[in-house]
This record gives sequence, C-alpha cells and structure tokens, in this order.
Amino acid sequence: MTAGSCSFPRNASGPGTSSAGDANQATKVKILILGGDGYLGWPTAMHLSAGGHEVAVVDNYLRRNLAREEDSEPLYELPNLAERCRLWREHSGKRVEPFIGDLCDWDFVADVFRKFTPDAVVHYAEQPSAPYSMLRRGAASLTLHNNLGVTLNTILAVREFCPDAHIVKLGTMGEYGTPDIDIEEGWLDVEHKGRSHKFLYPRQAGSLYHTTKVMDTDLLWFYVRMWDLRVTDLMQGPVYGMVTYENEDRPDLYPHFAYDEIFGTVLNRFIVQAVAGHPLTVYGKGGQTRGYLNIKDTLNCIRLSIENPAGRGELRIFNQFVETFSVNDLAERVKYVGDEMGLGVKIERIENPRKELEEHYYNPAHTGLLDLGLEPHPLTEDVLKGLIEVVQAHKDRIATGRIFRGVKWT
Ligand code: USQ
Repeated sequence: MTAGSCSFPRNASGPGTSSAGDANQATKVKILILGGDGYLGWPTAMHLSAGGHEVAVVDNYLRRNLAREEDSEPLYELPNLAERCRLWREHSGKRVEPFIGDLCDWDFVADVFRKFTPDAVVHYAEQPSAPYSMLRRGAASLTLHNNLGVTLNTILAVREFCPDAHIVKLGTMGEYGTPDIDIEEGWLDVEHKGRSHKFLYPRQAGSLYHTTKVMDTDLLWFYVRMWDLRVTDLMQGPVYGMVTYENEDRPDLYPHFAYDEIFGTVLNRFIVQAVAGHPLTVYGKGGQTRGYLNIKDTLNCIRLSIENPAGRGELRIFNQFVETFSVNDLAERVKYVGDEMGLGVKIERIENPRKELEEHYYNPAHTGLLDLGLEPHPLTEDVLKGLIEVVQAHKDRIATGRIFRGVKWT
C-alpha cells in the first residue's frame, strides 16, 4: 500500500494487489473516457490513443451548452466530437469511438458499457466550474445532480459490467481547502485517546462544485469498501495550456480553451488578458495559493495512473500538481514575460467576488505521481511565451466583455 492509498481488509485474496504487477500484465488497455469532449477529456483521449491503448469517449456536450448559455464561448471554434475523432484518425491513423449521451441516464450508460466494456474508466464527466456552481439555484442543482449522478452510475456500471476495471476519477485539490496544517496525499493517520486510525484527510471545500468532488470521494470510498472496486482519485490543481504532444501543429485538435470568469482558470485567463490589453484580474490580496500543472502533466498523470492501476479494494489518492504559486506570483510572471514581448501588461487588484482566504499557509504533499515516474513540465518563461503566442494567433476572437462579471460567492 502506498502512502496515498487505503485498502479495506478483504477475505478472499488479502489487501490491495500490487500495482506494479498489474501494470506489467497488460500493455494495451481498453479505456472509456467519460467527459471526452472537455478541456482535459479530448487531449486525454488523443494521448492514450497515441500510446497504443483502445479508446472510446462519451459526452453529452454539457460543458459546451453551459458555456453557450452563459456567453462563455471558448477562444476558438471547436469541431464536434465525431468530427474530432475523424480528424484524429486522419492525423494518427488511430480510431477513437465517440458515444453521445447523458451519463446520468442509466439506460444510456448500460448501453455504452455493453458495447465498449473497458479495463479502465477515466471519469471527467462533471460540471467543472466553481463559479458556475455558485451562480444561482438552478446551476447549483445541476452541478450537484450531474456530478453525483454520473459518479454513482459509473460505480454501478463498473460493478455490473466490468468489476475488475480501474476507475480513474478527477477530483480536485480544492477538496482539502486551505487548512493551516500540511496537506497529506489523501489520508491522515489520526491518534486519539491512545489509539490510531487512517482516515480520509479532512475536507472543507470552498465552493459547491468542490463540495461535489468531496462527495464523489466519499461515494467511491464507500463502494471500494463494499465491492472491492479499484479506484484512483486524482486531486488536481488548476491546469494551464492547450498544446499537448498530440496537437502541436494541429489547432483543429486543440481542446476547449475558456478565458471567461465562469469556465476559465486563472493562468489561462491571465494570458488572454495580457494579449487583450486587459489588466490582470487579481482577486483581493492575491495571496491565494494553489498547486498548478501544465496540461501535458495532466496527460502523463492519467496515463501513469492507468498503466499502474490501483489494486482491488484500494482507493488510491494522488495530489496532482507540480508547482505551487500564489495568484500574485502568476500575475508577476505573466507581466514579466508579456512585457518582454512588448505587451505592456498591467495588474489590477479587484474586490474578490469569492469567499476564500487571501493569505494562508499551503504545503501539500505530492510525491505519489513522481514516484510513478512523472517528469514535470515547470512554468518557465519559454512556456509562458509559447502560450501567449498561441493566444495571439486568436486575438481577434477575444471578447473582453466576457473577462469579468463578478459572480459573488455570498
Ligand atoms: N483567481 C483570481 N483571478 C481570476 C481568476 C481566479 O485571482 O481572474 C483566483 C481565485 O480566486 C482562486 C485562484 O485564482 O483563488 C484559482 O482560481 P481558478 O478559477 O483558476 O480555479 P478554481 O475555481 O479553484 O477551479 C479550477 C478548475 C477546477 C479545479 C480547480 C483545482 O476550474 O475544475 O478543480 O481549479 S483547485 O483550485 O486546486 O481546487
């Protein structure tokens, strides 16, 4: 058992089987990606397909539809999922099979799992935005029902159609919040009145979206204990970038790149703001610190998790990020590189629409994925310059009115 995992005692063959042994048995894995049209889902599909795995993707375009409803259109136009699969086939010679439908609908889920019975399921199929979840009653309800509904259906489908399959679930570092002690990798040994026990690390999320991820983890842990599922839950920080190994010269294979307040994450937003000549929108004091990663690191983390699966009856948790930065650090870095490129970047500290600590302790562990062989891509000046150049190529599509609307948390 690794530091970031917990197995429930089992009668049949003992606690969690060895990860390394499982990985060596199968080089080609049949992988179903739930949420395969999203910012991370589509690049993951291409990456795993390029790596020789057999891949299918499922999506109902929830993210695209919500973005349209909220006037949060991405930086560039995107082909639909069937077209993406065709383009990928042309480009790579490899086939990715698309399924379009709602994973909250059990009949659809059962149909997909019967047609494509996977060895591994990557579960991204959630409403992914914290600001969206705080917008209004309907958005809160959609976030809760969609996220928990898809997670439950995924668990039930694995149990019914492929009980040995490995579920790789995207959680979030935001499950832990910002406690005033070190954050461990998923679990905490608690000593109490002379006895000790390992528990899930205490979670105290900062938005309804992040709270649904806490609930997902609880659901997964419950069913790992009941049904000996294999699960890896990845506590991911904010991701940046759009260029991956598979799409370097193919903008038509870029992922959904959002820069608006609802669906855009902070560094992607700052890059677009720098290109548009909009002041960088630092919320409050800007001391909010998070763990960040390049989109290429996300792909490698998912691949490494699949190729080194959790054992039966094991909930394995990794903290998925490579570097920590405060919002101020990010703004200063974007300003420095932007100014070198002649953009004349300004930073503006605006009243924080969110309810969060703006200065706090932050020291999360993150050794599990490094131990599996992750080689991080740090946020260098060259990386920032490359991102700015890609956004510059789409400058005419930036709608500055989308950059800030002030969705209040309270
Ligand atoms: N922030 C600013 N200015 C902005 C946008 C954000 O100062 O213009 C600040 C936020 O207040 C926050 C930090 O930057 O303190 C990160 O915000 P974000 O919007 O990049 O990320 P967040 O809403 O937390 O959510 C994103 C993804 C989510 C993922 C999460 C990882 O949308 O799916 O789970 O990052 S984490 O933040 O570690 O919880």
